[in-house]
Amino acid sequence: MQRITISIDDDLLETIDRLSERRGYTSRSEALRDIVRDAVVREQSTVSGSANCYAALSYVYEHETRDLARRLTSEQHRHHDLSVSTLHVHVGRHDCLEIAVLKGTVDDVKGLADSVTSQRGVRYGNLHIIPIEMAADEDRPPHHSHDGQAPHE
Ligand code: NI
Repeated sequence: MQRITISIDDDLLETIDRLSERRGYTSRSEALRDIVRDAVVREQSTVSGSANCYAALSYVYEHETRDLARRLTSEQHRHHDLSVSTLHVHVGRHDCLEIAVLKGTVDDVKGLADSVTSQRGVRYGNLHIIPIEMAADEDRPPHHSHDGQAPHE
């Protein structure tokens, strides 16, 4: 590990310290390393469109908007090869929150995300791409445990 010195505005440093405290980081360095890792992941995913990834697509929509629920569902059926699972939460009287786990190439996943989040009545659309190297389980034994939790496939 190397030690570097950086210059940073007072305001920005204050923001980082607040974020660091809120998220429970033990040091500024640890907080900054995670911020940089996030940026690197975003950067990589803009570069290699043909790379495989998992992704979490989240968005809020008004289920009463004409035909929207049906259109969103049919959009995911049209790309069923990318769709791993979808969580649906009724957020209030009008709004639904959905989180779709996707798996495929970065380009395909982004294409589906764009077609969903650009629909009228869809808000807070966000796509989090996870490069497959980090999520790959090929080298792991079929049964592994998560720190004392019950083993699973
Ligand atoms: Ni709902």
